[in-house]
Amino acid sequence: MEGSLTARDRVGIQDFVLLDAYTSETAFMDNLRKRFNENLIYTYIGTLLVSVNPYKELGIYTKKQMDIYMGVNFFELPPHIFALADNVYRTMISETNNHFILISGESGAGKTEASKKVLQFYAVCCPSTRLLDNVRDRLLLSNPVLEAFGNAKTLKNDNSSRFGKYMDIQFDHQGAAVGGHILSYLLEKSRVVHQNHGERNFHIFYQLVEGGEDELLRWLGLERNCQKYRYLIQGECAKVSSINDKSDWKTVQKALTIIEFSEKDIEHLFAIIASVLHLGNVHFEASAHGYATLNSSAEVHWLSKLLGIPSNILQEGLTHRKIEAKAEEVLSPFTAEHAKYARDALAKAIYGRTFTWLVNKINESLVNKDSTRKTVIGLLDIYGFEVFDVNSFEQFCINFCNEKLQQLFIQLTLKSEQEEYEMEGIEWEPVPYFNNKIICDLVEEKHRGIISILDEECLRPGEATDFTFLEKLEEKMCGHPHFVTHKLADQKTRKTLERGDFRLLHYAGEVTYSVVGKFHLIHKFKNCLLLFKVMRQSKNSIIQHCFHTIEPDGKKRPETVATQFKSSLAGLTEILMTKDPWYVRCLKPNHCKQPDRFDDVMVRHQVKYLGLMEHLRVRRAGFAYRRRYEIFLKRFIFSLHFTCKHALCPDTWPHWKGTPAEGVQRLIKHLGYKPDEYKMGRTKIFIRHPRTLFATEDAFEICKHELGKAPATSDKRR
Ligand code: AD9
Ligand code: MG
Repeated sequence: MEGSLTARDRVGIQDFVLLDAYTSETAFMDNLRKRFNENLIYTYIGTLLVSVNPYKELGIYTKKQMDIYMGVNFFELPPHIFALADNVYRTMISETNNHFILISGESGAGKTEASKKVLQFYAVCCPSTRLLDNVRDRLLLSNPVLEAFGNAKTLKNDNSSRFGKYMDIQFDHQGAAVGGHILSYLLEKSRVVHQNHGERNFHIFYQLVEGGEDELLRWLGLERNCQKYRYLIQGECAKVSSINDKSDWKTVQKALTIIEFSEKDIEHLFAIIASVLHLGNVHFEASAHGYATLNSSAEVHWLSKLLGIPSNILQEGLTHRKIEAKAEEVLSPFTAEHAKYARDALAKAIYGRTFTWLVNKINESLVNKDSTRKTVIGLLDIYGFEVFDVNSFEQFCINFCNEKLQQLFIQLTLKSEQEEYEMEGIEWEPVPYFNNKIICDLVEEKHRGIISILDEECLRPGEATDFTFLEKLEEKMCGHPHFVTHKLADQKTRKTLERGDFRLLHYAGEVTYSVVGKFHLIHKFKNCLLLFKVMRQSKNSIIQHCFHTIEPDGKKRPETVATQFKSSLAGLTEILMTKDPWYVRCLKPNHCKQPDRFDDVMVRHQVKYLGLMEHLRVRRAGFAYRRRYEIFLKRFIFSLHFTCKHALCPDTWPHWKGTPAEGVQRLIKHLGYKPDEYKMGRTKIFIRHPRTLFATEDAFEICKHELGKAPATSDKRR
């Protein structure tokens, strides 16, 4: 009707590739905003899914919705996370290969929610047996447990992931989920002892205090009042309106039982959580000689009971350090300040090691006992890029991790895709893009990067300080286009810098890092050795397990946390490189966590740094699907060899004697591919639109169907 809005005007276009003005950022933004205003939070760029956090329940994740998306071709229904999950799954089944879904976006953009939706989709939609129901339940329930122990309220997100998570879901040849494995990355342990204003400690502490049964709290020596615990109140926001600690406690309890934690494990686990709270309340005063004196008999009593360590040994450990004099070990008293440091270091170590134990325990319960060949879908949900008023070592690691994932995205899409066209001899107008490798190198390059300099300084005990580290950075990085020192701050970003800070111009924006007291440069590691040794005497089985390894003797410094993190990210990249990638790019619509607010400037910034326009250009000009000739031929001809008298193309049936490329040429001619729908490369066929491939798939199904076989696309699902 003339004058009225067409559906397209109102709800926009569901695939940016089909946007007429596809090179215009304004058109991109208009489309995204239109859809967001209509509660359509998903849009495709080809097979990449863009998602905008609605900050409200949309009712689009029901079982009914799952049924709608199950086994349906990707572009036939409105974009949805279920469509992506389904497409990955069916590709895995038909090609028997491994995949991963990389979910990225800044803190609060919706990564964790998206990864949970994918897992739920597989749990509901994959075929199952009574035996496998167990695996399915455990896979699902690992989430609330890990979130309770690894997520916390931050200023950016009320349920912010404070650890990185990569989860493999393993499927058997019939497509049933038969097991899983979780890798966790660098938990933000410093949160255990310190939270910035407006932030909380990890959820589990509040869940226990708010939700724990009276009898349990009595046994743990805890009061039902978060305000009593120093480690819970530094952010001054123990209560959060969007979080129900009481009901979350119940969920976690139930989940622990289903994941088959024994009663003893659960008892010991909560004894540890309570111990951390008691430890936080341990108070030291300085004696007339300046030494630490303990003024916390009640706390020591509970620690002794819950950890199963005699209280005199605990007291000694909390107030002394071990020094070696000749061949003997001698105890030397702490100053009050050193004692506080050692107490907090112990709390962090206990929590961090218990978290690792928890992940291992969950993995044990997810082990696939059947050793037959399986394929996997990996789900990567890692802490998003974040900038606070004060950014410390933790933000440095988190943002470096995001740089690495952006680099992987660039390598796998923008870079390799364009290189592939060139290699295959396909005519191609290069699409320029910003490659953030320069920032990754700035951080991680051997001998020259920030992490190397940090390591070097950490290895110079006695001499190194936060300021010598900063001086070295200035000396070595000066002039780097992405590094700013206080000396150059005005020229580069027009904003001044404190002397104790440095600034990095990340791909996603600039971040000022505070080094002084925030980069863990000055290790007082030796001070904690006695306390760690005391822990080995614990009767608590988890603590025993976590501290049983021989601690480094303090002479040989262990690998620094930054180097460990760098290596673990390199390991993750290796894992991902062996699998086929799929992407979900999550966008955050506003800073206030509010529904129906689309902040143009903020979203535009994310669209820019996530490289969505470049991705769109490459997609639009490029080809959605490519396969080596022999694989393409095998899929559509030879797989019918033994079962079908009909072939898609009688010419190539039953045995093709020519080259695979000629075979493919003949096949697509028979199918009526138009010249602009495909290109023949040196070793591969490139198909421009998925719909062309779907039409071929459909023709293939009809062939099979004529033999009385059910269509393969959906027959394996139940
Ligand atoms: V962080 O990097 O871990 O700090 P995420 O993981 O990107 O971050 P998260 O998935 O936790 O963000 O989403 C933040 C909040 O937004 C959730 O707690 C929900 O309240 C809200 N959210 C996110 N996605 C959706 C959605 N698809 N539907 C409704 C959503 N609400
Ligand atoms: Mg998250």
